Amino acid sequence: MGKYSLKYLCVLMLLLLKTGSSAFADNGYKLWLEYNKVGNPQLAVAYRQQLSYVIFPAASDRLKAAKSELLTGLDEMLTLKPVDAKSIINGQTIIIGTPQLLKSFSIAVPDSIGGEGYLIKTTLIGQKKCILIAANSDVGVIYGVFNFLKLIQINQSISKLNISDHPRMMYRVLDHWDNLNRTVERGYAGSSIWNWHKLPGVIDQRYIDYARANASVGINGSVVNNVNADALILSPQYLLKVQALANVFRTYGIKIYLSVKFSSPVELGGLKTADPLDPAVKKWWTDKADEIYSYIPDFGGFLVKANSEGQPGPQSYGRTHADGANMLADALAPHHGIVMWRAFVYDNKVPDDRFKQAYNEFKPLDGKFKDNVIVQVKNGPIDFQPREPFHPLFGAMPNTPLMMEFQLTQEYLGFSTHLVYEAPLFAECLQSDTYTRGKGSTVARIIRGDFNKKLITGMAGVANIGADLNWCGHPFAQANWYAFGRTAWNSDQSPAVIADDWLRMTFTDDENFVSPVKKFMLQSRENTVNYMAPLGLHHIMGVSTHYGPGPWVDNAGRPDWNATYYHKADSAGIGFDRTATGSNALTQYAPEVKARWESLQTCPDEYLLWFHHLSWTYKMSSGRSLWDELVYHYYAGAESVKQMSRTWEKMEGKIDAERFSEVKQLMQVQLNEAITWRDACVLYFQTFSKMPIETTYPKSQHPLDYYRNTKFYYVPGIGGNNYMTN
Ligand code: GCV
Repeated sequence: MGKYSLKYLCVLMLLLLKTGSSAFADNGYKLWLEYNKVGNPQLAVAYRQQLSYVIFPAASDRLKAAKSELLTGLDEMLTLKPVDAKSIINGQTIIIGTPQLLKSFSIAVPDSIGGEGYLIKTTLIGQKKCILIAANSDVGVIYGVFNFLKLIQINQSISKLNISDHPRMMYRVLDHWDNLNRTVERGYAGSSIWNWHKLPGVIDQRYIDYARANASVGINGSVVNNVNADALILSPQYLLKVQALANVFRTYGIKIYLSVKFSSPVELGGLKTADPLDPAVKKWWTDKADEIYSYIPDFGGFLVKANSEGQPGPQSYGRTHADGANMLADALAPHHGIVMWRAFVYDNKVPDDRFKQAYNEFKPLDGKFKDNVIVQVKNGPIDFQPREPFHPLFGAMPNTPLMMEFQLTQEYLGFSTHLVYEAPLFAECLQSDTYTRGKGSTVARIIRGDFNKKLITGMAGVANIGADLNWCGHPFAQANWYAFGRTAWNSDQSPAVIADDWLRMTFTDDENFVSPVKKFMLQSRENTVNYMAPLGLHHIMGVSTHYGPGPWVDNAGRPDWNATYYHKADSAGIGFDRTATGSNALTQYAPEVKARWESLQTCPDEYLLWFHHLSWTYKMSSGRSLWDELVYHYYAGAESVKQMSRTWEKMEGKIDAERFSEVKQLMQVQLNEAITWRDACVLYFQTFSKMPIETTYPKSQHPLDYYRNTKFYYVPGIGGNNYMTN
């Protein structure tokens, strides 16, 4: 090949890459910060014109990061390098800053947007039109810049802007269940992104990109290690590594937090006890907190899993959760740190219903926690099941801040082979009416402190991030990270709007792609509920690994790890009676909620078997028998995956070939697994109902024993050499 033709080819390749041609590969590393070229030429010209000049003196690291993001975004999307200006050129300038800079232009930034809020508006300054991004703090500027770039990513006009936004929640935190050996508990996207061995010496570009991505959706905290914590994390050796991460995160307004093991004073400090009321223990934690802050002056605080699933805690010394949390809170208070104390507790004395335990233990402690403690409550009472009713603690502790805990990693939603967009799950829980403060006291309003302004507020998401090239394992799992940030910022945002933005930012602005894909995203969680656990079934997955169906599990380590404990299928029927004739867990809810769910006339189908044990022939509102309805849902669930993958096939050529093909293959895996779930569960429950499966449905390819006896080796999400099977 001649010299010129080679050069010509290279230039062509570069050009094609720049225009984001779908013929080329994209491994998904850039997440929703793809910064695709603006495809509409008129719009691109208008953007370039309005953004020709920039006034953005960036003195601090945060402002420098914001400026660099702005310039990168504009260059990538518009091939634009705005000129640094000192004065405004009419209609062609963007001006960005905090009150300090803006006062020289006589612009005041309203207090109402708070410390982290921002304004983006078209305005006149001295008769000259310009775009203004203003905030009260450097981090507010970062949020403003990311949101301004988003407008271009989703191809909105920037001619008449008037946006004012601020976070509704104070602490918006990702919880990593990452172990120090780089395994990730319930992680399905490869090993931990934290390379503890190379830290603090090596700062991986990933840490910076992680922080950028978080900041772009307003996440302001990261708990970097597993709640099943290793005491070593508090050793000086590891604190240096944590410090290195904190230094990266700080630039993007993210505080670092640590999960701590309650027995650390014994394991690390050599004390004889970890009793929270023991003076030596208190001193140990006070000294440890002082030491941590000497490394990391803006350290966020501790996350604690205590007296749950074998973790040590204050109850081991006859003390309460409040005693334990308050002791740590005292140690952190002088430095303004907080304690996130988890309410996910259930002990080894098996109660009549695990559903009730967190409420029973925590409700009596309402008002007994120090001001810098927030109790972190999972969205539902059992454990991140495909569908759960909202946790009865929401609304039951009016004098205690409650932090929502959602799970982004898909432990019970198909790992990283199933496309499940979780924003509808978040919204379902957050918009649930607790009635504890009268009609309209939704979970969202409870946790954001609408009824008690004194409380600190927050939302946590168990991260779905790993060292996979695309961060989350499934290209669409990135949407759950994104949606978590957006929801924590403002829980009133609709899942549809969030999906729309995410699709345009991540893939393409092509309506022929966005519209059908958004439709199936919004349906995807319900599909998975249908083929895994319809009508309120829960906890029927494989034991230990939590992979695949396991409704037959009846010999796990403890009764409340068995599927049979939850579905209670027998020849008479199926479901957990939580009404007065059963465990009476419904009394933990406000009377209005209890009344609705305990009456068969008003209990929605989605929650039916959460609260009722019903006969197989029970007549559903559809007119079908309960058995037929169950079968119908299982088949509908698997069928919907088939439909989803048909829609996806039509997307070929609309996005890059690499992600198209990856998703296509994943959907085939999902379909196979959905069919497995369907057939295994239907055949298993049929052994009790003894009722037929309509002949129009495809028959299971295998008998029930095939599913019961299938072993899965080295299932991801469990540390070490454990190749547990179910
Ligand atoms: C981190 C479930 C998971 C555990 C997890 C626990 C928790 O039980 O299976 O892996 O432990 O929840 O939230 O603490």
